[in-house]
Amino acid sequence: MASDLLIYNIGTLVTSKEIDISNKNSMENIEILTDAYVAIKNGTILFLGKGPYDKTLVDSKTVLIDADKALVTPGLIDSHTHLVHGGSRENEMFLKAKGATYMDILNAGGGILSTVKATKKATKEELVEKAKDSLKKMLTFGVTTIESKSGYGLDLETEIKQLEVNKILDKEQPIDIVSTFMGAHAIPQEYRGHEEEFIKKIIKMLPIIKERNLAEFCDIFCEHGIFSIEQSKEILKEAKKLGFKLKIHADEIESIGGAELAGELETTSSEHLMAISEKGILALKNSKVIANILPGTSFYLKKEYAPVRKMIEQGVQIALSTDYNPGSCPSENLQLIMQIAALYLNMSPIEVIKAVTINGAKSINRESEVGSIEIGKKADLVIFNSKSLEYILYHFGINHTKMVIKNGKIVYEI
Ligand code: IZC
Ligand code: ZN
Repeated sequence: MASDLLIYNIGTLVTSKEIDISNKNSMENIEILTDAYVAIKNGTILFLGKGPYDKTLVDSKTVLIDADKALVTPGLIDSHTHLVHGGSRENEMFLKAKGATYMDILNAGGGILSTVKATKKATKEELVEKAKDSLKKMLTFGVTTIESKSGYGLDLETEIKQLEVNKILDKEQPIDIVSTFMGAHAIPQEYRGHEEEFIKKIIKMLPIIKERNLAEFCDIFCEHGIFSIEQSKEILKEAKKLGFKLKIHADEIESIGGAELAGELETTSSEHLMAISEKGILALKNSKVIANILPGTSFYLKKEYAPVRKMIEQGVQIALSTDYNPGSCPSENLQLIMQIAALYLNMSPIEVIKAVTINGAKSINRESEVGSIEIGKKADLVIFNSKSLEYILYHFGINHTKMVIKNGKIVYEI
């Protein structure tokens, strides 16, 4: 059968298809082909192989792309973002330089709470325009699927506004958006001292969000001084009952048992984990929870990095994401995050690419559709301006993308 589009002369094709390897490192068990081609039909992968392509895959209508020995990977997946928000927080950067911490700023009514104010004030149209601009940047870095959380409303109306922006953007531009409800992102100042009332309020929001089909996942900021283990458990259990899949911001600043709770509740992913305990690592190891690591946040907050090597040694599966948000990681650049991961988490090139492809997909429950180049999956691919995976991690701070293909269409080219 003839294809609509065929990429040939690929130097290195990382398919990210998981394969059996004798090597015990299950973060390196992905297929990498040299001298390869990929054929695309009706937006999905029709065929792929090594060497010269079969002539029956081409007819007079097929668009042929000579990759010129370049590196080709699946479209990258940014599986943790706070995409939709009003305003920005550059003032905090300079408060931090004078010694204030992320939590000091939040406790003084800034941080997340200042973004909540700006997001409440913004119209839906303004939020769409701002987030669309970020999505355009993400696409240039090779990102074809993202997760996007609410959590800058903390009231029903604004949370719904954020989630509706996700829905609008999912239709209006090429990147696929998976929605997460994160009403439990901070305690509003007016609820301080009677936090239980706020928990009740969040629990009442859950069925409404579910009924309107606005989010697939429910997430919470489980952290000392934000939501305790007990409060997180209460909200997440209720969400699970209603059919939400779960995520948890765990052990970002202090180790309070968030990863252990992730294991207990069988969340799809557990986020951050910079301060994860040995018991927390064991909990992830003994479950299928993906450890979604956000090293851009460690970098930007000048904090410790998650103990990723230890986790990998224990068999934990790692995803890497930007955590794009206006406070702790104001950058849409997933390639920079991959470079930080290679440098500071000591991840190998194969581990890094697995973490932003098939494992990114697993952490948003999309592994049957995206995250690897396999027959029948969405034709989401990136052609890089590089012949090797090592090079795009080494030459840091720049964009290595040459072309992005989403659902079989060229959506970005330089
Ligand atoms: O706006 O500060 N960590 N939530 C939890 C964030 C960072 C986003 C923010
Ligand atoms: Zn986050």
